Amino acid sequence: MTSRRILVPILGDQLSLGIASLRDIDPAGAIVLMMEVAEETTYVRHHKAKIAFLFAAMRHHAERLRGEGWAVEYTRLDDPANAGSFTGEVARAVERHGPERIVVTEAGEWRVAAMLDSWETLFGLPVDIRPDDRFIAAHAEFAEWAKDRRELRMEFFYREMRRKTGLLMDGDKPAGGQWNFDKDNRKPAKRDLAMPRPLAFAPDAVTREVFDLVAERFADHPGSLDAFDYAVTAADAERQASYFFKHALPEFGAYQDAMLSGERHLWHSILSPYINAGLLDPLDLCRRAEAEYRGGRAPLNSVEGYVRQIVGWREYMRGIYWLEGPDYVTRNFLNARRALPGFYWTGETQMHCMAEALGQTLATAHAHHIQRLMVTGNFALLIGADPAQVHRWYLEIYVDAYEWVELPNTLGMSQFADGGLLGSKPYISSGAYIDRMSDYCGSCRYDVKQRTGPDACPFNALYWDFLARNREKLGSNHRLAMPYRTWDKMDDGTQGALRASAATFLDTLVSDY
Ligand code: FAD
Ligand code: DLZ
Ligand code: SF4
Repeated sequence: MTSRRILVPILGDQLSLGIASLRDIDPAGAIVLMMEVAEETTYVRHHKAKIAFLFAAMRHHAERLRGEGWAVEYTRLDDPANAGSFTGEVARAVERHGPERIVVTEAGEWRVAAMLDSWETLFGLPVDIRPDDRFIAAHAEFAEWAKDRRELRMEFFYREMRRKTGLLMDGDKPAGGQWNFDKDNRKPAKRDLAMPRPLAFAPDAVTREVFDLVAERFADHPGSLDAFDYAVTAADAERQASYFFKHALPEFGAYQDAMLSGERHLWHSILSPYINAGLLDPLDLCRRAEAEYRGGRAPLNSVEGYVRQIVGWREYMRGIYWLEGPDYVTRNFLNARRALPGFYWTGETQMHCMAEALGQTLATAHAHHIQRLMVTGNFALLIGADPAQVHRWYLEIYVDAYEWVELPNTLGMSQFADGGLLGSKPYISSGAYIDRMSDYCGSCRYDVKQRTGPDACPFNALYWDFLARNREKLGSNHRLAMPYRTWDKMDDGTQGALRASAATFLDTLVSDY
């Protein structure tokens, strides 16, 4: 037993010095508990780099907290006494220290929230579960906004967040007289030698030790550690943020949806792993982006686009996740049942766009938004993949994936499995969209201009097959009226050939993973 009366568990995505559970606590009377636990590493088969990133960041954060005067107890995964779960590790700490109470910041997902809720009864101690105020909208605030609305559209929620934070506001008006400048964005990119190259961080001794652990314990998990170059400290994450503001933000808006072979980053920030784990503060990043605009160093379309991704999409996704409850994950509006093809875990496919997005994902645990949405997500939706399985894949494969943000993005935005709660139409496209936004098709074994036959781009027939197959559920969606009209104008022979071509391709898919 110690004189330290408060136990403060810090979870893996709570690596912020200012986290609510440490606020107003006297370090002299508290034990901070951080835990690498088997249950969290295996509830899905996380990409090796995701586990390595989080463990290295956790170990560095523990040192940082110690430097700030906190007494930190840190359980490593390979500690023989490790109980293997958050609850088991907290039980051991309660046994060791006999605290008077537990203070913890709320968990980021339903599964872990249920664990925290059980502690009071289990340990017979008061458990103070504090709201995670690194987010701008509290749960109740989002629920209040959503109440009585027929449609939950991000754009309107986003405006509320702009008003609340004052970001890009001139009095009560949006800067530049418009809320959204996307009409200036969505340009395809040309390869450019002056393109920004995000910083690469060489693994230090702490990270290398984690690599050894991950290589040994998670050899059967997908992905590789070979290309790992993530920041694992707040200081290095901050270096990456500064680099982004200086070199990439000005073109971020214009090229947000562009894709180029062999280019992982383009003008994206590559900051999501750090924001989601707590190494960077989202509101601070938005204020700094605004300062770039106000200082004349970045145009409004880029800065507004960046701010919208964070105070709009990111907050909105979290709001939907908590609003919809733990059974959101079971939605399957289109009754899609196909298993995801094995090449999602190997990258071995002749579709060049898929091979690029998957190859990069397996190598680095990161792909940018349009690759996730319009390449791998689009393909999964078109083939009728089971949304629960698609969700598990995204959750395991991306370094920034936590269920609160991944699930609504995958199941809602990308797979339309909630029937349009989150997006007014499915994000589907034929090969033409990918051809317009990338240079992928030029070096593909398939021909993007052909619609049927063995050499035709598979996205083309799959697109029409998807619409025809799901007509009962999607036929009345006014945003799909145009493609359905085009489909109806095709003669029977053309329709039949497209559906037969799709069927032939679907038959080739092997789900052996
Ligand atoms: P940038 O393009 O530089 O964008 C700036 C920031 O905006 C990001 O760092 C991120 O914090 C935020 N952001 C942008 N779009 C979104 C969005 N749709 N939802 C939430 N935040 C957003 N993002 C995750 O953080 N975790 C996930 O698990 C995740 N899963 C996704 C699954 C699918 C199917 C799709 C389509 C998108 C998913 N996203 C997810 C959103 C987005 O793809 C990533 O946030 C982005 O690619 C991260 O890279 P970046 O930091 O370079 O982002
Ligand atoms: C994702 C993850 C992994 C792989 N491992 C751990 C871990 O060992 N310890 C930990 O504290 N957190 C881990 N996490 C993050 C959690 O699974 C979870 O996503 C967050 O705590 C949010 O609830
Ligand atoms: Fe992808 Fe089709 Fe283009 Fe090939 S032709 S890269 S499969 S969109």
